[in-house]
Amino acid sequence: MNRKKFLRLSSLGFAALTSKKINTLVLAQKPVVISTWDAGMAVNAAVWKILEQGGKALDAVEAGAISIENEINCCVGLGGYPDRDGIVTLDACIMDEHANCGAVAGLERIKHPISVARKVMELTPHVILVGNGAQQFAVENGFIKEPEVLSEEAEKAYKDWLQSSEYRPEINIEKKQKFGGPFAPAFFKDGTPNHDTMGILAIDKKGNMSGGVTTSGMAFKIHGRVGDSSAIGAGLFVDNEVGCATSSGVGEEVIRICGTHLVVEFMRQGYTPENACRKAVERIVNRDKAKAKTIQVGFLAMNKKGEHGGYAIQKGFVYSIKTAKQNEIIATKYLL
Ligand code: SD4
Repeated sequence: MNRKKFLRLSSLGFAALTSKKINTLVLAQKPVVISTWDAGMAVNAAVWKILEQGGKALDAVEAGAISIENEINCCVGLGGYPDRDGIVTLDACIMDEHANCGAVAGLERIKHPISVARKVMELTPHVILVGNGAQQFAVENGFIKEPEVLSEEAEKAYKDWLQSSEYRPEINIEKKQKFGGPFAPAFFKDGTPNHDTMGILAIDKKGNMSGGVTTSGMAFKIHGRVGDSSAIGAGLFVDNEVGCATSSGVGEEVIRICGTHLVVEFMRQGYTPENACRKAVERIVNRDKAKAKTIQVGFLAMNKKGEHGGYAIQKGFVYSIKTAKQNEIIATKYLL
């Protein structure tokens, strides 16, 4: 899909979104896929191709992540924004219904970190591989080492950023006003990506759940910084008995509370997915309210029944849902 088409899809999604009311509790018929942000609409389409044919949730979430990693000028994958040294480093993780999981962090020059994460899960006794070791493992398993180039947009953004070299992780707060709409879309009018993470949760026809996350991480981070998106229990958690959750936003805050594990544990206690996400957001906000006002974190969850929901610190967090009967964007409630 070229960038124009991708942007058009995003804006179609945005049009659908503005007519949506805020979600409280939605029970969807299985199979179900939910993905972070409105960019999740295109991702869900890739996931759905596998789910509707009775395929496994694990294969489906991997396919969804691959589809967005393929976007050259996207916020996720090698087209994403680099770290402060101008290097794109990717984090990803995947988890299935048996609590098998794999992850990569700080991976350079490999197009599909989600698939490397799956290989870590399937071919090694480990869960996470990082940096050069992760790259070496990827190459040994047939992944191609791509040229070290920034996408056009990332290069421009990096040059702009170098003017101030200031690291301010204010995800989707300040720019949403510029856009002028009630919700922050995946891309702004000028094409700037608003976030850089795709989290995908799916339940297949058999009722099994899996999840995957892929990201280029926080833009202009310190080289070597790892966020929540490769941390099982922070950026992703799946418990096939209970439900699954993923996150987007400032990863440090999510890691601090083991965010998605917490969300799943709240669902185990009987909270709806939306309320479980709200409780996790409260945990972050109550720790440091002044800081919480300056950042964004959103959680997204689905329980075993296919009920789903999300919650965020700030206005602007949305997710995309696809079932046999539903294909739309849902805005989450927010705390501040
Ligand atoms: C990170 N959680 O690296 C990611 C960033 C993100 O939308 O979600 N951006 O901390």
